[in-house]
Amino acid sequence: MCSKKLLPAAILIAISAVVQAEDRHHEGHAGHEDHSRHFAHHAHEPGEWMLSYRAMTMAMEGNRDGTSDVSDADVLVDFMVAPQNMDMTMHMIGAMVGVTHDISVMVMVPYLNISMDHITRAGEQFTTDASGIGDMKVIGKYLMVDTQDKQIFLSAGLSVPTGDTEVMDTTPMGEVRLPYPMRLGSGTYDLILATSAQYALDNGAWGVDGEAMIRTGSNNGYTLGDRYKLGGWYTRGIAPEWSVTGRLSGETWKDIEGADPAIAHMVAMVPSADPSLRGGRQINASLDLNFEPAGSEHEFSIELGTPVYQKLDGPQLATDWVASIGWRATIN
Ligand SMILES: [Cu+2]
Repeated sequence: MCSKKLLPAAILIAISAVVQAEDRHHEGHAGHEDHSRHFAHHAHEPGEWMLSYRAMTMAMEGNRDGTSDVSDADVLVDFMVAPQNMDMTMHMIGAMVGVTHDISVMVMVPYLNISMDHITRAGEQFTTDASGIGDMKVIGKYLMVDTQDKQIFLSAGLSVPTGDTEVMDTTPMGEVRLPYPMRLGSGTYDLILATSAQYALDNGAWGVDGEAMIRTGSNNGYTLGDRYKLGGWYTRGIAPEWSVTGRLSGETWKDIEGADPAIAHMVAMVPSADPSLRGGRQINASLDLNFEPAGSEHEFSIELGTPVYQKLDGPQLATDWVASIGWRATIN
């Protein structure tokens, strides 16, 4: 890990220090009884388990270069093949357990279905598919500050390269190793550093969070770009067991370093095989409806999101919308 990769980590720690200082400033401010009910982040008491499942679908439609949409014809001027759209469905199974009052550990395993439609200069259309287990994540969450009406977490974790990066499918060129966006994992051990702060309100809560995903090492000659996320959310109770959450988050991810020699011959053919056309940044807005039946250990949510700003090193497929449904249960 080089020093430039440590900078974002330092920024995250600085943010949490500032938030914590701000926090002390408000110390003594009395919260109400059920202060943590609307919190987005949580910890578990020692020995308490949580199981979760989330199904997410992301739809990508059309290409974008910078902040402008480009047509298939525009892409086909420079490339023989233009990706047209991609759908990704992810089934995420998670388990979380409290180790101490301050430390919880979570494990998440995704199962992915990815499908991409393409058109060639000759007008021929074809689809590539990939599915399987993605990268497993193990994350430790440290509850650094826990008072009546606020909580601050520091998290550190590891993304383990359990997802297949050598997925194959049939194209007009025959059976080939699929380009980067079709792969099920990063291929590298990635460090996850995150922090979040949340504040209780009367019948609601709000918070800010940040996350860095830092790639280490390389796989088949390449390393995916690091990703950084910064977001804010606001939750409000709308009925005794129901609440809505609005979220705005910014995300930036770098281009791929190096290149997979197995698809080097495809770089001039299709933009998804070019490591320098993978980076981007976007701002996402989402709305989340939560249902927590009284006296139950279960919690349900449904979320719908869309980018409100997208700037891509393109041509690259742009995200249209993201939707998910989730369930979780606490087991004592
Ligand atoms: Cu949990």
